[in-house]
Amino acid sequence: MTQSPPVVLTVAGSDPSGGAGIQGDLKTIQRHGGYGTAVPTLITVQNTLGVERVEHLSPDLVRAQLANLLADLTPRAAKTGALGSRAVVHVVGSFMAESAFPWVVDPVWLPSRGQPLAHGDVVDAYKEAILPFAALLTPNVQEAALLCEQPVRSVIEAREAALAIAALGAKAVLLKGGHLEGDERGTDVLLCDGVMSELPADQVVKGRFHGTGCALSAAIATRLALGDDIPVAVKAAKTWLTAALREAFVVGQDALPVNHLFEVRNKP
Ligand code: PXL
Repeated sequence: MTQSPPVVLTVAGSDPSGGAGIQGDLKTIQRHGGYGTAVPTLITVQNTLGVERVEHLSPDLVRAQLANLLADLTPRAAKTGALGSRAVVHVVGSFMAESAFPWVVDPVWLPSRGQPLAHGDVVDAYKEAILPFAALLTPNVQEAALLCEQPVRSVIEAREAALAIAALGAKAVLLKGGHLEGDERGTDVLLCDGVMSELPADQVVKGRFHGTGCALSAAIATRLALGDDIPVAVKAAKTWLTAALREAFVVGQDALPVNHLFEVRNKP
């Protein structure tokens, strides 16, 4: 028997096209040296052209999956993606509140592409049941603006928003700048232990990509499981994601999924 890698848990939606959600997360976790486990929260009908339908699983079914899994396996870190409904947010929050391992929370209310994956009323549920227990929150600019109720259009505003989100109870905030304009595009802001840093992109890779936020949060969670601290985990995940975007390939008619396993050449 080989030594087991750390168990990493993703609690997220299903994306049949394989770029985002639990499908993308499992590949990401494996790539970074974790053993991936996955609790789906919602099912999307989705291909590279977009999301056509979303069905939320019942809170009871999400609770049962988590309780059953955690009664047996012990994750070293977890991440959340799309949780969908207020009730599921509260279920997942109650597990977060009880757990001894860190959780990376990717809000996934407004993904870069396609229809919203959450009911409109989840923001308050996140503030109440999730933020106080998250090790790191990874909103994009639109999600950050919803959380702190102020616009986020520049790195300066992103820094202010990160402070406001930390004041809501988040221990650390990675505000992703992929949707900022001009020279600031791709500059993320990290607030961790009261220290603010700006992380410019090594390279802005342009394209209609799919699954970037999911991949980033799953890579960070896996690095935390392996013992990295948050700033180190975030930098390593960002560098890997840039390379995985450079290597994205065409699998369908539209959006390009992150090439999570680009270092592994597909052998016939
Ligand atoms: O990329 C955000 C995202 C996350 N999770 C699921 C998704 C999407 C985008 O469509 O379908 C399940």
